[in-house]
Amino acid sequence: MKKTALASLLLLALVACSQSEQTTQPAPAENKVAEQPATQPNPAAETPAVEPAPAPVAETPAVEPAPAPVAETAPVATATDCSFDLKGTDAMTFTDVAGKPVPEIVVPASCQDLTINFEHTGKMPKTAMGHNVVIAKAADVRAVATNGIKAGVQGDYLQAGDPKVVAASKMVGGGEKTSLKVPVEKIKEGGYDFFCSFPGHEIKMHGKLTVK
Ligand SMILES: [Cu+2]
Repeated sequence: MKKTALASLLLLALVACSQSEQTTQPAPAENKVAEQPATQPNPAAETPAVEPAPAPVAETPAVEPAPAPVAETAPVATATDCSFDLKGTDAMTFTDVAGKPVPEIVVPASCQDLTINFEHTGKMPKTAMGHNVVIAKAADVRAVATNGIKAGVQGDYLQAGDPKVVAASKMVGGGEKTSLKVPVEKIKEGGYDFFCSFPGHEIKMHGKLTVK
C-alpha cells in the first residue's frame, strides 16, 4: 500500500512538473505572437508611402520638354510683301522692328526679289560701329568677311567684285538707312546667310536666309 502511495505521489509530482513546464512553454509562444503583429504593420505602412511618390515625378519631366520647341520656332521672321525691315544696333546686333533677335528670315518662294530695308538705330559712327547687310553661302561667310577687311570702311568692308557675294548693301552708321534687293532665284537652293561684314561683326550679326 505504501509503495503504491509513493508511486502515486511520484506520478503526481511528475504530472505537476510536466504541467508546470507546459504552463511556462506558452509564454515564449505568446512573445512570438506579439512580435509578429509588430512587424506586419511596418511593411504595410511602407508600401503606401512609396506608391504616391513616383506619380508626381513621372508627370514633371513630361511637361518640361514641351516649351523647348516653341522657343526655337518663335524667332523665325517671315518677309511680308517680299520685303523685310531689319535693324542694326550699337550693341552689334540685328533685330526686327520690335527689337527682337532675327536668327532667320524666311522668303516666300512666290517673291521675285526680297527687299531688305535696313536701318542703323544706334548713334555710333560708321567707322566704329558700321553695319551692312551681305548675302552669301553660309560656308563662305567667314571668307567674305576676311577678304573684305583690306577694303576698309570706304569700301564697305567688301572685296570689289567678290564672286561669293550674292547681294550687299552699303555700310551705314548710327541713324542712317539703306536697302538691298536679293534675287530669290539665286538663293532658292538654300544654305544662304545674311551678315554684317564690318570686322568681327559677323560672329554676332549673322542669320539664315531661307526660301519657302
Ligand atoms: Cu556691323
